[in-house]
Amino acid sequence: MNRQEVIEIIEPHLTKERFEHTLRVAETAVGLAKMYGESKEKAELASLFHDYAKYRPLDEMERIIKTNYLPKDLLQYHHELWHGPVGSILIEQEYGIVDEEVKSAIYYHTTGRSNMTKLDMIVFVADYIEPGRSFPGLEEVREKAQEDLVQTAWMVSRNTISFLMSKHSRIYPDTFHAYNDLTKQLN
Ligand code: DGI
Ligand code: FE
Ligand code: FE
Ligand code: FE
Repeated sequence: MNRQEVIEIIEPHLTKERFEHTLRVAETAVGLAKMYGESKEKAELASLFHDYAKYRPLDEMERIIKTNYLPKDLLQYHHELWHGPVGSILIEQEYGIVDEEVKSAIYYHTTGRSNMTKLDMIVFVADYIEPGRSFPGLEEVREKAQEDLVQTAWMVSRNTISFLMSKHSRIYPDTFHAYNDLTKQLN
C-alpha cells in the first residue's frame, strides 16, 4: 500500500482538521525515523493510520473491543483510549496489515506502554510534537526530539500524566507503565 492509497482510505474517516493533523504526524514521524534509524515506510504507515478509528461510533468501538482480543478493562476507562487499540484491529481486518510493529505503534499511540519499541516511541512522540500543536512546554519537547528519543518519549509520558492529573482524570495502567519503564531506562 503506497502513501496515496493510504491517504485515500483514511481521509473519508477523519475530519479535515484530524486529516491535516495526521499528515503532519506522518511527516514528523518520517523525520524521526531518519534521525533514529527506523523504517521510514513503517513510520509513515503507522502514522497515517494512527487516528483511523478516532471517529467510529462508540457502540461500534465497544463491540470491537468485546469481540476481539483486546483488554476489556478499556471499557472502564475514557473512550478516548479506545481508538488506538480499535484502529490496530481494523487495519488488519479491513486492509490485511499484519505487521506487528506497525499495529503496536497504532495500538499504543495514546498511552504508550512498557517496553516501547523505537517505532512505538516515534509515533507517540510525533503525535505530540507535530507542528500544528501548541501548548506550554511543547518547545522543550520538540528540542529534545532532536537529541534523544527515549528522553523525549519520557517527557511526553510525564506531561500527559501531569495533564491528566490536573484534570482529575483517571489514568489507564499502560500510561503509568510507559512512564515507569521510560524512567527506568533513563536511570
Ligand atoms: O488522538 P489525538 O488527539 O491525536 O491524541 P492521543 O490519541 O494521543 O490522545 C488523546 C487524549 O487521550 C489526550 O488528551 C491524552 C488522553 N490520554 C492519554 N492517556 C490517557 C488519556 N486519557 C485518559 N483519561 N487516561 C489516560 O490514561
Ligand atoms: Fe489518537
Ligand atoms: Fe498521543
Ligand atoms: Fe493523533
